[in-house]
This record gives sequence, C-alpha cells and structure tokens, in this order.
Amino acid sequence: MAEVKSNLSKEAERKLRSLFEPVNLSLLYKANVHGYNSAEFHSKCDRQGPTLTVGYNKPGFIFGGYTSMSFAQTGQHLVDEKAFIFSWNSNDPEKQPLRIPVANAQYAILDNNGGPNFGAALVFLNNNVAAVITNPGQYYTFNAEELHGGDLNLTECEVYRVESLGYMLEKPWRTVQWKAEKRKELIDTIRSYKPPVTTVPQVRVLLVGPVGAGKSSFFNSVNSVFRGHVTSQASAGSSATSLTTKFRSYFVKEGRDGKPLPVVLCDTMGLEEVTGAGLDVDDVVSIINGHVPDRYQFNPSTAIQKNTPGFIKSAELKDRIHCVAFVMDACKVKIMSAKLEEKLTTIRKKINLIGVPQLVLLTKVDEACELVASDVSSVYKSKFIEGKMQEVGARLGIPVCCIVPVRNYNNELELDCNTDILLLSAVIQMLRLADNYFDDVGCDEKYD
Ligand SMILES: Nc1nc2c(ncn2[C@@H]2O[C@H](COP(=O)(O)OP(=O)(O)OP(=O)(O)O)[C@@H](O)[C@H]2O)c(=O)[nH]1
Ligand SMILES: [Mg+2]
Repeated sequence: MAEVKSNLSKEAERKLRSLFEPVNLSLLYKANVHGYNSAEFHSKCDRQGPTLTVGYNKPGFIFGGYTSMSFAQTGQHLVDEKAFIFSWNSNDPEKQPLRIPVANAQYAILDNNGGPNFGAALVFLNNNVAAVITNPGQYYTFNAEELHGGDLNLTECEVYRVESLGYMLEKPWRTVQWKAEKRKELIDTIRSYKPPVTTVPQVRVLLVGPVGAGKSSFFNSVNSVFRGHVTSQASAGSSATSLTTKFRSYFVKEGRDGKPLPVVLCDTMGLEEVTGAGLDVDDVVSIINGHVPDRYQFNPSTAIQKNTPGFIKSAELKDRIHCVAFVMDACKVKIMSAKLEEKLTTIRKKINLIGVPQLVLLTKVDEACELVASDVSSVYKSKFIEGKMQEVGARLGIPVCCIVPVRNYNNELELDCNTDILLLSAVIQMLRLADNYFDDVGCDEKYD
C-alpha cells in the first residue's frame, strides 16, 4: 500500500498530542482510503496497542476517543482507566481540546467486531457507514452538541497508533560535537576523501527504501550543505506512489560551479509492498552491478534486461555501487508491513551475496520526536529515537552501529549547523563503509 496521508493539520495534531504526555501519532487506518468498514479497521488496527480514533465532520469538529488497550475483537468490555473521549473545534483553534475521561473504567471499550466503540457512548463505523452514534450516559458523561456540534456524519475517520516518546537521557549515547568547527571538519574530510582504488574516482552510494522515506530529500539535503543554501534538485514530495521513477546518479558539487565531490548519491524509485509495484528487487541487483544507466526509467512490472536499451554490459568497479543506504522513515518503522519487511530482507540477502556494505539512514527524526524537532542536537538523548534505531535494526537485521539518524531539509530556506552535522556524519559513515568494500575487493575488477 502506498503512502496514506493524515488529515490532521499541524495545529490539529499539536492540539491532539497535548491531550497526552509527549507522544508520536502514527496513522494506521483512514476510512476514505481503506473504506468505512469495520473489518478493514480491525485488519489495520487490532493488536496495535494504544490508539486514538479521530472523526471529522463538516462543521469542523475533530472528535473521537483514546484507549490504552489493544483492539482484538474479544466480544468483551475492556477495562481501561486511561480511556477518554475528546473533541476540538478547528474553527476555534485557540481553545484547548475537550477531554472527557471514562466515568466507569469497567466498560471503557466494547471490543467487538464492529468499529471503535467507547462504552456505547461514542461508536464509529456502526453498520459500516460514515457516521457516529453518540449516547452520553453513565460510562462517559458529556454534552453531545459540544462533542460534534450536532452533526453525526463524518467526512473522514482515522485511527492512530499512540506511542509514548519516553524520556530524554541526561547524557547522549553517541557523542557528537555540535559546533561549527565540527561541521567544517566533516566538510573537509568529505572534500579531501579519495577512494583507495585508483580506477575509482568517486564512491557510489545507492539509496533504497520505501516510497516517501526521504531518499531524494537526502540527496537534496547533502547537496544543500555543499551549495551553502537549501536546494531541491531532485523532486521530492508526497505522492501515493513513488515520486521518483527514474534512476539518477547525482553528483554533489561544492558551490554552483564547484568541482564534484568524491561521492555520488544514486536515487531510486520507492519500494512498495506488493509485487509488480515500485522498485523491482532485480533492478537493485543490476544497479549494484553497475548495469543501469543514469536516467533509466524504472518499469515496476519488469526488471532491466541485458537487451534493454542503455544496459551497461561491461560495468567496471567505478560503475558499481560501493555502499548501500536503506532509507527508512522513523515514523513508519513500527507500522511497516510484514510484506515490505520481506521485500527488504530479500534485497538485503542479495546485497550480502554481492558483498556490498550496508547502512540505514533513519530519516524524519524531527517528525518522529517533537523533542528532536525543537533541538536536532538532542537526537542521541531521545529514548524514542534510540528505540526506533533498535527496532529498525532488528527488522532489517542491521546492527545499530550501522544506523545513522538524519533530518532532511524539507520546508526551510536556510541551513542549520546541527542538521548539517547529522547529514555530513551520515556521508562520512558511507565513505567508511565504502573503504571496507574497497579493502575487500582490492584491485580485482573482474565482475559479471
Ligand atoms: N520532517 C521531515 N520531512 C522529511 C524528511 N525527509 C523527507 N521528508 C519529507 O518527506 C516527503 C517524501 O520525501 P522524498 O525525498 O520525496 O522521499 P522519497 O524516498 O524520495 O520518495 P519516492 O521517490 O516517492 O519513493 C517529502 O515531503 C519530504 O519533504 C525529514 O527528515 N524530515
Ligand atoms: Mg524520491
């Protein structure tokens, strides 16, 4: 399934998060995409831990309920002292959301095979229609008019997984010098890097990962650091399927007319969970072996063949990929589907056979943790980000020492020193891994 976008505006999300301790909200289910259908809701939301159900109506009310329990279609009432229902009127943005705690925790949630059901007081997806039933009573006490303004019809219904952001460590678990001198030192190291094999002028790093993970943005961000201002040469943005459809080998240049740096970032189409959609696993192998030309138009239904126009038959070491970066969105790690994980594992196995070193770029650390959003230098103090790094490592079978968090530039115009340091550190890590690769292959250039 391609990327599904949340309906919440930044302001609405901030307001809803204010109902909790610091949390992250990950979208699991969206009725206008997955259908107003309780079976669909259960297939996406059962056994996901705490969730927030959010309904939207025409008058601008955003309302719903929270449960700290998992939906599991037990047919029983779930006891949940932490459950509450809420409402926020987007026409009155200054006002804090209304929070109605459960009055009788024994009946907080009716966990049947219907939609989210808050003690029969607020019921979603009843009869699979785009409307709610409200029934203020002994389990939740509220004024229905205040909750939804009198309009029971929904324009959208979403369910989010609610994950606690945990706490901030006093000491970071990786030490980084967040100083302008460090930034300069990293830039100098990259600028003066030379691959140890004379026939290879530049290290080629392949960026692979799910649709919308931030592959193109990573190139744009690194390029921005060396250009001295934020640029966006590669198209980046949100789209249901991959925005990038061509293979691109991007040179990073220092300044406008500067000479290319010794690293080339190779951008690919996003991976999708279904077969025949997004980047083809066999295309990854061909790219790594240096057979795919720049600007090759990916075809999700067939991988590149020897007789495809442009196919590079006699690829040399300089044409091959010397390091692979799996680009993974920190906000999506938890909800990554088993099918996508399987595809990534298949790719990993194939790359292992070829013997190319790999790392993970964990992107969107700002979106995943608001504490990091307000201060990028706290990235190694955030328990939440540490947890995400461990989790993505476990799911992809990559040790945490090969995982680097990054925050790509996405809507700002000016560079930020700490953001640059994270981006540059990621590039340094790629160069180190490429060095290992060159050590392994030596000067032997005989490849298939
Ligand atoms: N907040 C934030 N947004 C990011 C970050 N990285 C990427 N984005 C945003 O995420 C969206 C997708 O980014 P892209 O760079 O287009 O992702 P991609 O992996 O190239 O996607 P496809 O080419 O479609 O597979 C864009 O709207 C970016 O602005 C990040 O680190 N933080
Ligand atoms: Mg892209």
